[in-house]
Amino acid sequence: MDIQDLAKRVIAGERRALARAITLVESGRADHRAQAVELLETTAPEGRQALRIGLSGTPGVGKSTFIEAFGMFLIEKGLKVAVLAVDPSSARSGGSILGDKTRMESLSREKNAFIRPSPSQAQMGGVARRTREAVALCEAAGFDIVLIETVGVGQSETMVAEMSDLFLLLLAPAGGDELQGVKRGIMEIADLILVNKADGPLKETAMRTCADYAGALRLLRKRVYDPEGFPKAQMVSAVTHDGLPEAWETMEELVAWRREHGHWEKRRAAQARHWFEEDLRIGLLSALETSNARARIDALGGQVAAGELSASRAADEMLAFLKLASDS
Ligand SMILES: Nc1nc2c(ncn2[C@@H]2O[C@H](COP(=O)(O)OP(=O)(O)OP(=O)(O)O)[C@@H](O)[C@H]2O)c(=O)[nH]1
Ligand SMILES: [Mg+2]
Repeated sequence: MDIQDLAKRVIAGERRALARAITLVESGRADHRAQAVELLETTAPEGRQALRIGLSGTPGVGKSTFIEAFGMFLIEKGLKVAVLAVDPSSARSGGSILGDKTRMESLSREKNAFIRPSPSQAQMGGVARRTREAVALCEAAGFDIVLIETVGVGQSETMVAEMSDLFLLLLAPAGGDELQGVKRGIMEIADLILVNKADGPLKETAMRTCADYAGALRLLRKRVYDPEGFPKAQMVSAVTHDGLPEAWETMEELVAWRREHGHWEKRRAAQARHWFEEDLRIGLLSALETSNARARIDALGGQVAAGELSASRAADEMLAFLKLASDS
């Protein structure tokens, strides 16, 4: 594969090249990894930046419907929209991708849209890196908006928030007691809460839910990277499209403020640092899984179990072993 040529075609915004490039970064093969690194290093200097919007919400809250509606809204504004999905591997079966195709019917036909389902990979760490690289490729391909969708399960939300400029939390209209069900940690990373399905008979419940969440957000500690009155809670309907322009207005206002006050760059810099440390951690963990290291761990583990060696001394010995191993 000619990587320089592929890079050129990605930068020219060719969707098929972008799809191939993402397949390359998703591959676990060592030779592909080297090519992926070359590709990313060739496309990065273009310095293109998209607005990265993370989007999370429990199954059935309307993420796919919202992305279809919001994506089309953005495209009508002349923007190019990429959609990437991140799912904890077991949470979703292959069938839902077909479901999404029908739910994102207009968007998937748009030439200014690019939709990519989740890479199937067991480890969250691996998924994080691949998704970040896919985001970078979409930026290089000239997309203005990259939407990163995840279902609200486990670690995936914090992971997506750590690679987004804005993090949206989609919620359903619900009774007051369900408010408790949203974990505080998730509220703390949300930049905008959108109460979806604010239409028809659900509208009144949605209004109450929205007021409840607005109240809950006000109780959280103020974040330096927010202007007065943020984070906000607003209502939308992915079906009637009510509230979409207002939601976008809020996002634009927040982004403009953060750019003006240096928080956009600061956040990206902090995220880059975070991912460096995260990749380092993953690298160290996988160094424990080479067959040499594994054999040593098993041997030391046996000694610990037999009471011949203390757990802490065994750990020290293992660390010393790894250092020797990485020196050689
Ligand atoms: N009334 C109403 N229904 C909606 C709205 N948005 C989505 N729905 C419905 O809610 C159901 C779930 O919508 P999806 O978009 O598939 O939800 P999702 O969050 O993508 O679900 P998963 O992919 O399973 O996580 C569908 O029947 C939608 O038609 C809305 O704004 N109003
Ligand atoms: Mg969906």
